Amino acid sequence: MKERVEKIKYRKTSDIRAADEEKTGIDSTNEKVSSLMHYTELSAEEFLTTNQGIRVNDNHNSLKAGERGPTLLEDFLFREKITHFDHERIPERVVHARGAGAHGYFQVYKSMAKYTKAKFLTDPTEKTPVFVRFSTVAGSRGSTDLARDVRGFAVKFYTKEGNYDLVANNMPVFFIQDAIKFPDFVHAVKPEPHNEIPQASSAHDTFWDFISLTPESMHMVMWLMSDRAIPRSFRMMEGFGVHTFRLINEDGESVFVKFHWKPLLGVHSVVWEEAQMISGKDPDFHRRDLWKAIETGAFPEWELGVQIIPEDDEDKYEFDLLDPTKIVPEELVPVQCIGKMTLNRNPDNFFAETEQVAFHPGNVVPGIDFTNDPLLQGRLFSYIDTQLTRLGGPNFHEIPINRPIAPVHNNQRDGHMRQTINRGNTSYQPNTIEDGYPIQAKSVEGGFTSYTERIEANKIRGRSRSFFDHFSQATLFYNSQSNAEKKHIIDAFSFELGKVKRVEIRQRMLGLLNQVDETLATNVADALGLAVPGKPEYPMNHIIPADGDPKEYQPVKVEQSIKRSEALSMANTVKNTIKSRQIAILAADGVDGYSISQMKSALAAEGAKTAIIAPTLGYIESATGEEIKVDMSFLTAASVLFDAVYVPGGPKSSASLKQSTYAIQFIYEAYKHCKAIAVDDEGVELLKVLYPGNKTFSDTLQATDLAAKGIIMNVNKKGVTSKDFIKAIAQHRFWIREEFFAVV
Ligand code: HDD
Repeated sequence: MKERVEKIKYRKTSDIRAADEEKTGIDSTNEKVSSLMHYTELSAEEFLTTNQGIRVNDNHNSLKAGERGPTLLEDFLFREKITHFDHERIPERVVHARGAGAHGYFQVYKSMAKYTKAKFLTDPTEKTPVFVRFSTVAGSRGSTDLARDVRGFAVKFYTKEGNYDLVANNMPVFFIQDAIKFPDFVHAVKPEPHNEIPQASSAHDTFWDFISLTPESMHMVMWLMSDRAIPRSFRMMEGFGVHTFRLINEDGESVFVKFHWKPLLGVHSVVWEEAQMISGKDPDFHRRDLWKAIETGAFPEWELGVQIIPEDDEDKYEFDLLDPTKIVPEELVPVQCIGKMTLNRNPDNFFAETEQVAFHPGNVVPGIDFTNDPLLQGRLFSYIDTQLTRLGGPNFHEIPINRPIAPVHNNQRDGHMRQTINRGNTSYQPNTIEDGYPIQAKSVEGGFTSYTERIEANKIRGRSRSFFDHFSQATLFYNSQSNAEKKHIIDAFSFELGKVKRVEIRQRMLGLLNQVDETLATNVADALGLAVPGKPEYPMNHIIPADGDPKEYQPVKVEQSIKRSEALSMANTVKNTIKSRQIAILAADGVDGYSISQMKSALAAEGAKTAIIAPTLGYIESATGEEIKVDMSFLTAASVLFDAVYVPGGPKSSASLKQSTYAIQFIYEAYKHCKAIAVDDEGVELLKVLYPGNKTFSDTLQATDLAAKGIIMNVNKKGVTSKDFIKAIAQHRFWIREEFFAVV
């Protein structure tokens, strides 16, 4: 204990020394100086102090005139503490307010020097530190993680050449084509202004009113209504830079590039009903999942993928590379994985790091450059502008989490909360007084030079006709989904539009959906009790200028060369690991303890985590009398917080679980949400409870194809092993159950 305190003292003292040395420029290791600076006293800095360093004697009572008297204004301890507290909150982000962050590093596999001079992409020995912030878009800071929403995936690379921010989302396209529409889009999706309802949800009139009048959003809306919008974990989602960017090599040659993040755990989602239940059971589900994974050493990993497009191919495709509502199908340009990002450290302080981090798509390093995508161009203005208000002034780059590791020298000065103490008497260029310092860097010295792009154009307020196809890739997305995914999309539209009160908005949406796919529109129309309109209502595209001719602005549908893309369906994702998956073991007194320990070690060997869930906390006693520690009681646990469930045997345990409505609900939900279920011996009784008197179901339980439906019977017996359960968990879900098993 004494040793630990000494250690803390030593660490804290040396931190303070370093800070003081930086501030004063005095070397405190010099004995004389050290004694002058009272460092001996500072070893006692575990004392509580005010912000002025004055030691506090009583932190629990304000200064009063007499024991029962009024509090005195003189009480500077009280005033400082309360004043600071009163100002603890800063404005939340106008979008992406809810988020979670982590530290890690990025390493490129092999030099990409052929395409880019960015040093962090050319040196495979270099580990570049990163900070990543994942987020939802529409909800406030305290909203649920499991909203149906886009997820932000912002990465700050602290490269030796300065900070590079890849400010991405988990969907590869966006709602609008021009940044001037961003405030309208955000106003529409945020809670309605008169009553601030609904929180963190797009299922309301203003959102669908806007979408139904903005056909360019149709591709993105298909992604939003897919299960991609309800990820199982931040660790199991893809990231996309969305825009086409440029890479520039040492010779000044440029290629176009699309950035991708591919998670090594595969891309997985939950189901909508589950998402809604998780929001009640654990609104911090994603945040907690990321934190716990890093804490327990299951470090999340993503490969950085690039699609490289030669400059000569700019006009080769049936879509415009500058249009942010379009993907470049992987069948046309394959994704090459060029490096890996690993997140291995949780932040020390949420506010200091995750809240104060400021991303900006305009933070690029030499070797990476922009294109003229009108959404990207607008973003380049917005991010610094928003930080000025959110972080209180122009010096937010000095906050530790935003500081580059590359040195900063320039003539910018002063402003709110300036941390740097600039020396010297020049703060301008050119100067002779400081011999011209700091000097501009030549390109060969690492100076950033913009790509010399030839532009010859009229100044116009308008949009390229090559952006007018709003439906083809929405159709491509839909056609690429598995049957289960298509069904989930239909259900999501039915849910969201079902929450819309104005029938005319629903009607307009059906008109648009019909342009994407007739069966999609018909199915949603059936759920809404409406008919699909013959034609979409035109003009509805509000890119039409006030004095424009609507006929000239009709959306078009261009034949796509790719009809189906495997990469767009999560059904085709990696399903070879159960690392960090959470498995519930349902048990009560009298459980077969041997089966539990067998199963636990088999799952742990594959990197999965288990939790014993029982009627009460504390310990249960196995059939052979050993004590088994309970991790959660049924009161706090729920199937929706787990990936799979195992019910071991033991007649007494099984009988008691059958009496518990919680246990029944647990297995029912696991079953309904198509999760892997393993049962041993009497454990099967819990499954049967779901179907009282249903002989067919009991018979079905004997059927040999149960494993294909994710139900593993009698593990470790009759040739069935925990391996079968492990394989089933890795499959993530057995959607086939949605078709074959009617749920009571
Ligand atoms: Fe944005 C935040 C991603 C379009 C304006 N955006 C923000 C964040 C992400 C994105 C991940 C959260 C960063 C963090 O964790 O702190 N935004 C995107 C993507 C877009 C996009 C992938 C389209 C391809 N954004 C976009 C447009 C505008 C903005 C068109 C405005 C013209 N975005 C902002 C912002 C935010 C922001 C208002 C809010 C907080 C912040 O910047 O720092 O400036």
